[in-house]
Amino acid sequence: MTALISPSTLTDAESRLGAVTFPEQRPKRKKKARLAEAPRPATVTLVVPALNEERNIGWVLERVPSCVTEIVLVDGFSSDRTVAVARQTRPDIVVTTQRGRGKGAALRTGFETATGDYIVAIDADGSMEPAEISRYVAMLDEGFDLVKGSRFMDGGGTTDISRLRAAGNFSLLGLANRFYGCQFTELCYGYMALRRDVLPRLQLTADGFEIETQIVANAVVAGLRIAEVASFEAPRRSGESNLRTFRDGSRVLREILRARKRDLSDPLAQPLTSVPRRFGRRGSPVPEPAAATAGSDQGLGGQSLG
Ligand SMILES: Nc1nc2c(ncn2[C@@H]2O[C@H](COP(=O)(O)OP(=O)(O)OP(=O)(O)O)[C@@H](O)[C@H]2O)c(=O)[nH]1
Ligand SMILES: [Mg+2]
Repeated sequence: MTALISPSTLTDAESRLGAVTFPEQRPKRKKKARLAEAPRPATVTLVVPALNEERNIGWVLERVPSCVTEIVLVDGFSSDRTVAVARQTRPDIVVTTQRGRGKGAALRTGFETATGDYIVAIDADGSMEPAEISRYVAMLDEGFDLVKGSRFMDGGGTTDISRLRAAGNFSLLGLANRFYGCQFTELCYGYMALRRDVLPRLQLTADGFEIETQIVANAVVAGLRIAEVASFEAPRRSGESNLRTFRDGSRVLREILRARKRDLSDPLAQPLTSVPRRFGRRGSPVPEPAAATAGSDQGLGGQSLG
């Protein structure tokens, strides 16, 4: 006959002898409640706009870290084997064709298709290191709404920018910082991440490369919590750039001038009086992210802005 013994009355030796024990009585409801409280890791969608990137897309997709739970390739009517190579490399990839023309239209299509809690945008040309994705995700976990890569902050860099583009970039950055009262170190860079639930507040409409500026400017105007993380940009692995410096530079300039006039304030936001401003426009206080401390920002190579 086997005795039923409460585990709390067993010595170490008795428990090793194989006495049958019964678990301490715990109400079922409490156990369920504990499970429900356990934090679920955020799901992450990687959005990859691609136009004739058959020689680069495989390199990118092979390096996507495991924190990414969904990949959306937004094809820009490629005339090469971009889609075939993507499917071959990642059979689980979601492929969609953009509505409209241009990188901005492609990103907006990708954002609509994404189902993850977080969205990370990365180029398909192999100029951005997919391993950096975890930096962006960590900063979103910290409580930021938008995390933008920066080639020009400590720890970042680029071997891909011409003098002309660098000069244009810094002029536009300086203008944007003055216009929006920010201290960004980067403006025109496509590696960035955001919470999917802030998308409606961004009201994105841009079709071309100015989408990156529109995301940042609208995020500032909407009072979102923004951080930068260091990023390194290499030259595209193969093929030609789709960016035209003067055409796209002037579209970025127009976007900087326009966005400030938009009304993107959240009608549901409570007025805050006691929380110091850390992000966003001068004079528009926004809540501090729960876990965004200076210490953790530094550990991740990140920087909050305000
Ligand atoms: N779907 C789609 N993707 C695009 C379009 N234009 C550019 N892209 C993609 O957007 C990313 C960035 O474009 P690039 O041509 O590399 O522009 P860039 O990085 O400024 O130029 P480089 O420095 O020469 O690489 C790449 O993944 C392109 O394939 C487009 O119209 N549609
Ligand atoms: Mg590129």
